[in-house]
Amino acid sequence: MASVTNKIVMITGASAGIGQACAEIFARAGAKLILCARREDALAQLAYELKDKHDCHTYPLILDVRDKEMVAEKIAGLPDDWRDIDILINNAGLSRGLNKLHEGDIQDWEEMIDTNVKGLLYISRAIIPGMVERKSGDVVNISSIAGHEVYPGGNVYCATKHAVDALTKGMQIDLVESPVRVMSVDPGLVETEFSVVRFRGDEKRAGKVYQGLTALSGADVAEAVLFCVTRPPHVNINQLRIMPTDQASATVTNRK
Ligand code: NDP
Ligand code: 8X3
Repeated sequence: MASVTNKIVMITGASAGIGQACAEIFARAGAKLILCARREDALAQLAYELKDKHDCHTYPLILDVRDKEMVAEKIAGLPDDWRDIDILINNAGLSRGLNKLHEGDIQDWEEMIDTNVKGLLYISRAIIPGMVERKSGDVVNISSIAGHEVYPGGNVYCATKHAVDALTKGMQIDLVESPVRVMSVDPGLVETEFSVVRFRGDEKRAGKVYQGLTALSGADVAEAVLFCVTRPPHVNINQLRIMPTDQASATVTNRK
C-alpha cells in the first residue's frame, strides 16, 4: 500500500459530509490538507479538530467552485509549500429539489450544473496541469449511482453525475500518457447534509430518505477514496461503486 504521509491533498466540499470524512481519514493517515468550501467557520472548526487530534497541517481555501475567476485566483495564490498538490478530491456537489423536469426550477438546474459539472471542471483545469508537469498526481471524482442510473425527479442531478462519469473517462483518456491517475468513487445513499440541502432545510423530508435502512456514512466513502489512492502506481481504480447493503440500485432498497 502506498503512503499518503506528508502528501498534499486538496478536498473540495470539505466542510461537511463525505469531504469532511475524507479530511478526517487523510489527516489520520498523515497527509497535509487543503480544505476547500464556502463556509469559513466550518473549515476553521475542522482545521482546529484535525490539528488537535492528528497534528495535521491544513490550509483553508474559502471559495465557491462555481466562480471560475475565484477558483483560478485562489489556486494561483497558494503559498509555495502548498502548490504541489498530490491528490485532488473533486467532491463539492449538491442536489436541489426532486421535481419532475417539466415542473423544475431553472435556478435549481443552474446551481447543480454550475457546481457539479462546471465547478469540477474549473478546479481540475487549475490543478491538473501542475500534476502533469511534475509527472505525479491522483484525481478522485466523487460521482454517484446517479451517474449510472436515473430515478424519478432525479433528472438534472442525475444528468450532472452522468456528466461527471463522462468527464472522468475523458480525463483518463487524455492523461493516459501521463502517470497522473483519475478515479471515480460512486456511492449510493450516504447520510450527510445532502438531502437537507436538496430539500432546502426540510429535515423531516430529508430524514425519510434514509428511514428504515442503514445508509453509508461519509467515513465509508472516505475509506474507499483512501483505498483508491494508495494502490501501487501502475494500478488505477477507474471506478469504484459503493452501495449500502440495503440498496440494490437507485430505486430498489430494503427498508424495514
Ligand atoms: P454535503 O451537503 O454533506 O456536503 C457537500 C459539500 O460540498 C459541502 O462541504 C459544501 O460546502 C460543498 N459545496 C457545495 N457547493 C459548493 C460550492 N459552490 N463551492 C464549494 N463547495 C461547495 O453532501 P455530501 O457530502 O453527501 O456530498 C458530497 C458529494 O458526494 C457531492 O458531489 C454529492 O453529489 C456526492 N454524493 C452524495 C451522495 C449522498 O447520498 N449523500 C451519494 C453519492 C454522491 P459549503 O456549503 O461550505 O460550500
Ligand atoms: C446521491 C445519491 O441516490 O440521492 O448522489 O442520487 S442519490
